[in-house]
Formats: sequence, structure tokens, C-alpha cells
Amino acid sequence: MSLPYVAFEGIEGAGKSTVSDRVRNLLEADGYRVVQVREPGGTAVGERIRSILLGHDLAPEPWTEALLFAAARAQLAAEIVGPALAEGSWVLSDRTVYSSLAYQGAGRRLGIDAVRAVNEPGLGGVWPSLVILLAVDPERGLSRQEVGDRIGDEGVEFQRAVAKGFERLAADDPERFVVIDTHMALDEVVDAAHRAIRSRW
Ligand code: T5A
Repeated sequence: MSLPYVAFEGIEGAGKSTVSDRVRNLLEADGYRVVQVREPGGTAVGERIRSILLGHDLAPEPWTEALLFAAARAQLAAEIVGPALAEGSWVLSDRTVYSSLAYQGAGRRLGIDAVRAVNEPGLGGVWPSLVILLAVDPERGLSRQEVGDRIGDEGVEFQRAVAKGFERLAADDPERFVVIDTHMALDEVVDAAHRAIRSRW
């Protein structure tokens, strides 16, 4: 059976943090050990890289950006996600490699395959088995955002390109992706995500 490494993905304001927190509580109540992480970040190295990537004071080039996300992710896989899965915990991640495929591959137009290729070597097979894609209209998502960051502030057209990237990834890999429309009450979104996970494992 595939390892319980679950990605919560989507554009800005889709509800990834809120839904993953609540699903974590439900899974713990079900009796599972759960490790929850976020990208970029989750390690000392990753948090430093996060501040380079998301602060407004620097302007990395698109490939610099893609490689920094990949570097933070490689550290997280080696230090946290891989060991947690090996000891039998579940891992819930607020964003994963699929954000790079959608944001840098599609949004920045570096190409989904090219971005996948630079991420794979650092992950050593630590790859999400289930991706919960929280779908939201880009305008509605941006209006839900509480604090902006350098990439989140790129504007609605960029968000549309990223959303299209996610849609394409989901269409190409329907076994791995579950798409949940988030234009419904939060409780219903959480329930749909929890059911999707429990029906898989
Ligand atoms: N990035 C990241 C890349 O470009 N490439 C990469 O490889 C990676 C990993 C990271 C930034 O970096 C980019 C993407 C981002 O621009 P982040 O810290 O992950 O940034 O922040 P965001 O994902 O931008 O976080 P947001 O807070 O904008 O989005 P969330 O987590 O999706 O939304 P959440 O849960 O904080 O919810 C926002 C608000 O909406 C409400 C919540 O209560 C909250 O108030 N809400 C709902 N309200 C009504 N109905 C619902 N269904 C709701 N769902 C949520």
C-alpha cells in the first residue's frame, strides 16, 4: 500500500492551512500519529530559504526561485517527511512539489516537466501519494488572503495561470488527485477531505 503522505494544494486562499489543521485533528481522533508540515519551510534550513523566497526585499529570477523551493523541499524530505513515514506516521503537508509544478512550471512558464526534473533528485522517492486539490475562484481566493507574500501578490492573472496548471496536473493524474470545490461551507470541505483520505487508507 502507498505511504500516507497527503498534500493539500491550491492557489492562494483556497483553505489549505485551515483544512489541513482540521483534518489533522480528525485523523488524530481516529487514532493515527500525524506529522504536519508546510512548504516552503518546516526545517531550520527551509525557514531561512522561505524568507528569501517570500519576502518583498529580494527578487530571485524564476529559475533561482524554482531551485530554492526544490532545495527547501529536499531538506524537508530528508529531515522530517522521510523519517516520519518510515516510523509509521502520517504526513499532511500544506503545499508540496505540486506547488512548484503549478507555480513555477505553469505560472512562471518554466515548464512542468523541467521543474519536476529538478525536484526529483533531492526527494529520493519521497513523493505525495494523495493530493487534495482545494479549488477556488482566483478572485475569491485572493479576497480570503489575510497576509500577502511576494508570490501571492503577483495578481489575479498569475493565479489563473497557476490554477490552470493545477487543473492540468489533476487531469493527467486522476488516481493521485482528489479535487474539492471550496465554494461550500468550510465544514463540508473538511468532511470531504477527511472522507477522501479515509477511503484511500
Ligand atoms: N509557492 C510555494 C510556490 O510558488 N512554489 C512552491 O513550490 C511552494 C511550496 C507560500 C507561497 O509560495 C508559493 C505559493 C505561495 O504564494 P504560503 O505560506 O503557503 O505561501 O501561503 P498561502 O498558500 O498563500 O496561504 P494562504 O493563507 O493564502 O492560503 P490557504 O492556506 O490556502 O488559506 P487559509 O487556510 O489560510 O484560509 C484563508 C482564509 O479563508 C478562510 C479561512 O478561514 C481563512 O480565514 N476559508 C474559508 N472561508 C469560507 N469558506 C471556505 N471554504 C474557506 N476555506 C478557507
